[in-house]
Amino acid sequence: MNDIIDEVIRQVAEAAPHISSGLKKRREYVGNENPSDEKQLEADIWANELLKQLVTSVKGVGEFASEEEEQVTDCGEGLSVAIDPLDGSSNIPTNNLVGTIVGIYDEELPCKGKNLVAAFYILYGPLTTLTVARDGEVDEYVIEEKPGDKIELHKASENIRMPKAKVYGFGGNKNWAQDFRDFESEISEEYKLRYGGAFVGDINQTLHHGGLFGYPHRTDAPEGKYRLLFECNPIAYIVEAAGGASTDTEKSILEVEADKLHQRSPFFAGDEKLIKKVEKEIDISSLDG
Ligand code: FBP
Repeated sequence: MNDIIDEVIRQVAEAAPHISSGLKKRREYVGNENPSDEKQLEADIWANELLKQLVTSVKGVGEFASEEEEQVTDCGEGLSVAIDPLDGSSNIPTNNLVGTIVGIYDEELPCKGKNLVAAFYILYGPLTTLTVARDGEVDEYVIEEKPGDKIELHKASENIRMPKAKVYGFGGNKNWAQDFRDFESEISEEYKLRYGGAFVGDINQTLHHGGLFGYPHRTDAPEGKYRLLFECNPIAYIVEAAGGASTDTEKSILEVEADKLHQRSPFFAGDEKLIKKVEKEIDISSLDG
């Protein structure tokens, strides 16, 4: 199994410099919507096709699923790979952070996050980095492009442990429920706000500075925004492996039952004490009726 995980990571990491440099030519919306009814940029479709081709060619990958595709692609026997090819793609036109999120499950999709055996993300920022969680450890690498479509990985942080909480950020503020507004107001008195509008960028700050990041349920979207299999599970797996915690307001994200491929979930991850506070103070049933 380790060989398969290594190969999936290698394929995606090798494509990262190409994806990063290819974004500038693909910044227009194409008039399509993805299965979550979000507008697609040319870059979303292009990155999905590229990564699909690379990941499905790995021997030992049995299923491939993407936030950009309706159905799971069956490619044989083996592990299941779920990807968000370009997370935060609405940041592309304004030249802000974007990323790629990958979860590797040893179960057929859809399934719980508990079935993840590795997860990683690429962050296309001033540097292109790879952050990988496997075997209970999180490591970060800078990806350096070399001639001939080659890359070198330089370890930047080994065995990342989330430091004492310092920053926070929550998405969806136009439609928060009142109990969440009260919660945010209290949190804002103690912690510094950092919100960039790309899940990978925001969670990367949380991992390095410590704190809490979330995209809660909204009055107009009781399930929140993030997709469980493509976004919530891999990121929760990484944060938990770095000594943090995650919740959907009641239980660890990794314990949420997955009934549908594109299922959404309220999401919080970060400092363990702050996650307990979310679970104590936020009542998702406040949106019922
Ligand atoms: P996709 O771009 O993959 O659909 O991801 C959703 C996302 O862009 C996250 O990366 C980001 O955290 C969030 O939506 C931003 O939402 P909002 O526009 O409500 O702040």
